[in-house]
Amino acid sequence: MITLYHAANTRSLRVLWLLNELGLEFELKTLPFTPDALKDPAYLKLNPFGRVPALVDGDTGLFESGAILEYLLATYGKGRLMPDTDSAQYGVYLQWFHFAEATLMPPLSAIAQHTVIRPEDERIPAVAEDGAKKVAEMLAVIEDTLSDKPYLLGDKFTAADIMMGYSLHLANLFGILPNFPNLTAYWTRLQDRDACKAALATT
Ligand SMILES: N[C@@H](CCC(=O)N[C@@H](CS)C(=O)NCC(=O)O)C(=O)O
Repeated sequence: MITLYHAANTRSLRVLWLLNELGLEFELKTLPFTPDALKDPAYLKLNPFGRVPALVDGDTGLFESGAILEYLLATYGKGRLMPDTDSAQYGVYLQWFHFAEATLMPPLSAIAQHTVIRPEDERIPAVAEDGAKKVAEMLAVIEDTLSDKPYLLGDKFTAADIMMGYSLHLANLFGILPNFPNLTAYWTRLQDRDACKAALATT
């Protein structure tokens, strides 16, 4: 049995969305997004960094949203939602898959930390502003990439779009996405998928 540890509007949305896309059965454990829940000793055994997501599948337990997506695709995907590893598109797939977390999320997290998450007296507005500037610069490049195709890899929706979709969800919550028409249309296209809709509706 697969168990996903999730908190609303966090990176665990990516895992929930993929589980829905693959039609897998799973148990969902929704945690409040609070230090009490995430730093609870029982949860720290699953993710010693006290973050979501974490996933348990039989004897396998792992954290990191991208790693969990790669694990689920390799174990249950049967080649779905990714290009063949020997195809010309595989490298570009990996590039966008990892860009969404490794490069785009740090400035988005800076905005989140310094506008919402940290106590007000610990927030530094300049850090949030710098994050917003960096996000806008990065989104301008992806806006261009999506000028002639519906998904990052072309006509085919892949797990790279799931990784990117969550990052754009945050950019939208922070009011940055509407400045980019291709990205706004792309995010609307992604939200039209039943699996994404169901994940977003899960709190
Ligand atoms: N790179 C990790 C980041 C995990 C992460 O930072 N998750 C956030 C929620 S989106 C979290 O749990 N933060 C709690 C905290 O920092 O205390 C991943 O992709 O899973």
